[in-house]
Formats: sequence, C-alpha cells, structure tokens
Amino acid sequence: MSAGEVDWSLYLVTDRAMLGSRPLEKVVAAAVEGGVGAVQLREKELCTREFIAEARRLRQILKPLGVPLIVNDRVDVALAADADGVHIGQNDMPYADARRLLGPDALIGVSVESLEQIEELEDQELAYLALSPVYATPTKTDTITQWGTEGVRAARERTRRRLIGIGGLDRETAEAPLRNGLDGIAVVSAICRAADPRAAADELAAVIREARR
Ligand code: TZP
Ligand code: MG
Repeated sequence: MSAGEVDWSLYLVTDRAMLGSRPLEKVVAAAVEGGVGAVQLREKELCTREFIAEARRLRQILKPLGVPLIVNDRVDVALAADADGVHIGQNDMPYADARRLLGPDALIGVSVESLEQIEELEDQELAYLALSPVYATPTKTDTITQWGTEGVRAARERTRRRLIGIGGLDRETAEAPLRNGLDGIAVVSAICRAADPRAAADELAAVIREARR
C-alpha cells in the first residue's frame, strides 16, 4: 500500500486505557466502519510480546479492509507484525534509521512540533507530517507548545506535504484547523472514549467533509 492510496482524513490512534472493558479490536473495527481510514497502534505500557500480538490481530482485521496499520514508536514491532509502517516522534528512532530498517515501501509518519522540524524533514519520503499537538490535550502532556490554527496555516505555507493534525481534536475543534490547511486529523479520545466509536467516527467524518466544502 502506498501513502497515496490511503485515506488519511480520519486517522485513529489507539489508547487501550480509554476503552474500559471493551476489546481494542472491536473498537478499531467499529471506528473503521464509521469512516476511519488509517489506524495507529499506540501502546505505552504493553510488553513487547503483547504489543506484537496485538499488532498482528489488528493487521488481520485491517488488511482485508485496505486500512493501513501504523505502529507508534516501535520499528521492531512493526517489522515483527508486518505492519504497514511506523509513526515516530522527535525522541524516537531517527527517520533515516527507521527507513533503512523498514525498507522503501514502509509508510513512515513523523510528529513535528516546530517549523524548523518540518524543514529538517523536507527531503525525506514521508507518508505524512503530524503537527503535534494542534491543541493541548490531557492525552499527551510532554509536548512543547501548540500549533493552533495560526500554526497550522504557517505550516501549510511552508510545505506541500500531507499534514495531519493531532491533539485536542474532536467534532467541535477540528473544523478550524482543517480549514487552515490540515489534510487530515488524528484522534485518540474523540473515538476511544466514545460510547459508540462507530458513530463518533461517522460524526468526525461529517465534520471533515463539511470543512472541505
Ligand atoms: N501526539 C500528540 S497529541 C497526542 C499524541 C499521541 C494525543 C492526542 O490525543 P487526543 O485525545 O486526540 O487529544
Ligand atoms: Mg513516540
């Protein structure tokens, strides 16, 4: 699967702590039914063995649907589970090493927290740049600043790359940054905390369509 074949408009990033007793696979499957086009498995607590097992389970569900599975942080887990790619942040494995290990076809996305970081990556083969965070969020607190709509617009003026926004995005907040240049939104709590993840994804997809009109 190439990055251009993927619909990155609505990108689910998982957080099992938000799911209560609901199995991750069920929530992911429901979210895809509702309109999620890409899934990132983000596990901060699981041991490596469980992380790989979970990635394999998700891959089995997502592959027939043509939805890519991206592994957060862990190139080794992505390789072991034959995932479609990885998402790396500024403290994770450098892009060049991830690319060398995963090969030319892997989908690699990188979080950026400043315009300088966007420029540093300008020559790399990225599936997307993730502007992180668009708005401050309790889901991830070790961030420097927030892009806000002004920052999204500045990033849009600086690069032609696919720009995904992450952080504090839900059906109320997503529209403004989408109108200021985002190609897609990545969400954790807006779907993982929702009582009905399918309906939540469906509503977010409607917000995205509306912002693009
Ligand atoms: N990276 C930047 S913000 C964030 C991540 C993983 C968390 C986003 O979570 P939420 O609940 O969608 O604000
Ligand atoms: Mg990371």
